[in-house]
Amino acid sequence: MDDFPKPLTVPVFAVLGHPNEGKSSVVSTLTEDDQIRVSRIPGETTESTPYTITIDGKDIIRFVDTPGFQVPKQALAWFRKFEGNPEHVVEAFIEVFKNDPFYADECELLKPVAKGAGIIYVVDGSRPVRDDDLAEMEILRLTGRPRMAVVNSKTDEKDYTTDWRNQFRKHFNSIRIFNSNTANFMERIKMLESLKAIDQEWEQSLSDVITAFQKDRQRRNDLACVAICRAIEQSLLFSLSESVTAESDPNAIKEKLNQKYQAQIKAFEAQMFKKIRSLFKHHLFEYLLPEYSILNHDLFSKQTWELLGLTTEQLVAAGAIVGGTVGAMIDTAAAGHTFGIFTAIGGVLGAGSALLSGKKMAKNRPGGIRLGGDNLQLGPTRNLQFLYILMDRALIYYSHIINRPHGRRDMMDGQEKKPGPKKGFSTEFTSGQRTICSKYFKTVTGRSFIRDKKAVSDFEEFIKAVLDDLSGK
Ligand SMILES: Nc1nc2c(ncn2[C@@H]2O[C@H](COP(=O)(O)OP(=O)(O)OP(=O)(O)O)[C@@H](O)[C@H]2O)c(=O)[nH]1
Ligand SMILES: [Mg+2]
Repeated sequence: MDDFPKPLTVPVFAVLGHPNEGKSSVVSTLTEDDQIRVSRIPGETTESTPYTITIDGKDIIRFVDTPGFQVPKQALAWFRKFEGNPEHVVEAFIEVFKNDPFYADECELLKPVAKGAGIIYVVDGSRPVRDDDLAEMEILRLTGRPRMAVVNSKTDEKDYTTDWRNQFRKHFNSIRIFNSNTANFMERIKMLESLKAIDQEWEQSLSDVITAFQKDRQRRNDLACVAICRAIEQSLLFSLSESVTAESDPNAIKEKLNQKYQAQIKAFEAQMFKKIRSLFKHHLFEYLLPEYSILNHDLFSKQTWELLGLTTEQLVAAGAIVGGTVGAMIDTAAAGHTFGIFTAIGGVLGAGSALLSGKKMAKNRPGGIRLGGDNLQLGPTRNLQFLYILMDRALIYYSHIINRPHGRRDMMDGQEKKPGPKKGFSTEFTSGQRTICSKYFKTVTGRSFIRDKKAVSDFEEFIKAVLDDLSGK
């Protein structure tokens, strides 16, 4: 426990309290560290351990997790009788009792305080105030250190917050409700704001910490935005093709392409989710979205497939025949290029339709392009709805990840028990926002070689604004 220097170079706060009140959970949430041990069994934390928040390689603030008070009444009796310089009461206590097993936990938890740390006293507001708590509060008052009390209610069944507040007023410079299992980014910021109030000396450095937190959040959002836009673009542009002969079984090829297409879209998404998860430092928690069932239909079901496929107009324009089943799209390729004349397959291919022969198609081609054999092609998507599905899934994932405090340790099976949002975010988009999306869609999936840079940057800005909005709440 000698690893933070004196005088303190960054603000340091020791998180103190009764065993099992949620001290480690509070530290875990404040520091976004899900590796801190939290347990239902009291006495989990036995040593005072500092956890430092580092931004851009610089230490900016430190919270020290500590064991709970074991014998507060006896310790208080000594504090009350102490006749030396009150400024050194904590050092004196440790000096007297450092080898006494009876006071081992008290010495350990007071060590960071002796070294100049401020105090965050954590209580469970869902249980009543007891004598031991009053003794703990009195000890903390006698330390003379800047101190804040935090109510971290473990259940909603009972609420003794008012009783706690009444006691806190006598002993603490600041009081805050902070729930380690629900607190989001804004609540962490508010917690830091409250800490400013307990000691003027730390006001400036805590303001700097808040600015660093906000900048860091912005940076993470920017990187999350890049990951989301990249996955979306990859998914929109993705296509697969396979050459087809008169002997081929179109249904088998269709099925094969379909499987590959799904797997790749899922892979793009999985990569993006992984990036978001690591940006927000989650090692334990993983939010699992149902497989493409958002908006009540399976992305790869026949119904969605139709949605993703061609419009009647496009089919007509391509001079195609709509088969009985909607499936893969067919293109005729030359030298690896595809030209976007699609049709849906029915019995067409099997019959070796002249419509799809290279010769016939050549007539419809822009001049000079030689055609090879028939190809069955799947993607790129032609349906704007696909973009909204991808956006919704990315935003739902992002909002679950950012709203999950690191101190929360239940439901580790990965799937949230409570249902997710009924509808996606996209249903709430304004018509202006939809225009941004559709312009982006057109430019990304369009065949033009000139990319509308503004349409792309408008879309990226829009995603960024949505992320900022979601994380600012
Ligand atoms: N539901 C809920 N459970 C919480 C909350 N805070 C803590 N817990 C649970 O309470 C138990 C104790 O939490 P810890 O953070 O380990 O408590 P502690 O004060 O560090 O305990 P010791 O290290 O044993 O002194 C764990 O099972 C936590 O998951 C909360 O806000 N809500
Ligand atoms: Mg603990």
